[in-house]
Amino acid sequence: MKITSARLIVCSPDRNFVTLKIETDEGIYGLGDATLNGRELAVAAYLEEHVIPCLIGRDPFAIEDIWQYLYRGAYWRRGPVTMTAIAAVDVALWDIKGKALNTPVYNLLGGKSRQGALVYTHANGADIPGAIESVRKHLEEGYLAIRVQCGVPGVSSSYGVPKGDKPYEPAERGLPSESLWSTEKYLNFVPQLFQAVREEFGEDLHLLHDVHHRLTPIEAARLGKALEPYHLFWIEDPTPAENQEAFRLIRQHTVAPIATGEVFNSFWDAHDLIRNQWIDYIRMTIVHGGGITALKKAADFAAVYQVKTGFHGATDLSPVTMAAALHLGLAIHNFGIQEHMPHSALTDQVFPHAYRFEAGYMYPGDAPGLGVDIDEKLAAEYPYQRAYLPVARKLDGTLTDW
Ligand code: CS2
Ligand code: MG
Repeated sequence: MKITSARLIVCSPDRNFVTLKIETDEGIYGLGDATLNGRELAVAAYLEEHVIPCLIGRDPFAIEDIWQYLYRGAYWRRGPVTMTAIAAVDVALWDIKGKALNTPVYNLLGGKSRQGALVYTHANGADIPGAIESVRKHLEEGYLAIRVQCGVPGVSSSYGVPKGDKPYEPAERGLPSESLWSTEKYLNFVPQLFQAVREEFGEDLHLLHDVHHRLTPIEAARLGKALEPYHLFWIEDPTPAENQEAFRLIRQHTVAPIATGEVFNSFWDAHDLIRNQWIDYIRMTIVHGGGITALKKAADFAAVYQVKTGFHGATDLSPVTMAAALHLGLAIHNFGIQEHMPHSALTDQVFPHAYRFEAGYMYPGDAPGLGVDIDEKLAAEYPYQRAYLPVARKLDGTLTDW
């Protein structure tokens, strides 16, 4: 089999997605997600100008060799743009191989280690009663694990809380909006939120919380200690992770489980975190971390240190990435949990898929390959629109991590 063509489909059914379609001389094609929220066209250009010309004529079964060719062969390594482009190629090739061998991708990765993937979804509210209502709604939908975010009194726009009636979506069309942040108000408030949620629902549900990189290590340690009575499944991204060593300090002060890694693009971003057991869950994403090939290796390394996976699964990762995450999550032994922030109905229509949610778990389905397609005609009705993630400032105007 040979790769005959590869092209990009850039569309915006409620939000932007970049999809790579690789076609072969046997009529089989594969899809890869190449979406990098707020920087979409940089990846599209990287693929179009530099990667696609190198793919034509290659054997699509040589997945490892093509991965190394694009990673080592570029000489310039890593970075979100490069690794997202490599991931798109890699995932499309796994899709092709599954279709060609008439088997779901999880079978190519070692086979099922479990029947379904435990998922968590997002609850949010402008205030504590709103957050509690949102948790109740998701429990009724069947979720067993729920991330809770809430508006912080005195902070006009808190992370993870929608501005109006629409579901929360971080990227906005137009230029970046600015949100305000106060560490002091947040740290005093969050324990009250989780106390109220536990009082309302008891211990029989997994609760998660995303700090979104906003604390210093010692502040994160304080938060971890304050939340210990509420037994969180994890505290996510408590502090920025460029300095992996920062997590040692958090670890020394709290037994709250820690998850990080959604912005990592290389295994090396997580190497010290894992080998020192400073984290409990690694959240690297298939689409930004170099694809299934790279994430399988990272997960296997993490398994040695009893670190589990909790792959990123926000709406800015397309249904192609969701499917890839579910296939990999079903196969690896150290799967922990999968994030599920459901896509809009329109996005689901553009990307028909075999995966489904039922009673707290997601199932990738048994279609050959990844089990996701793209309706190109419908996609063409929703052209790309420039959009950005917000930036955050402290109350005194200082720019801080969003
Ligand atoms: C978030 C993401 O899902 C999460 O845990 O941190 O929504 C993140 O903000 C977006 O993926 C950014 O593009
Ligand atoms: Mg997050």
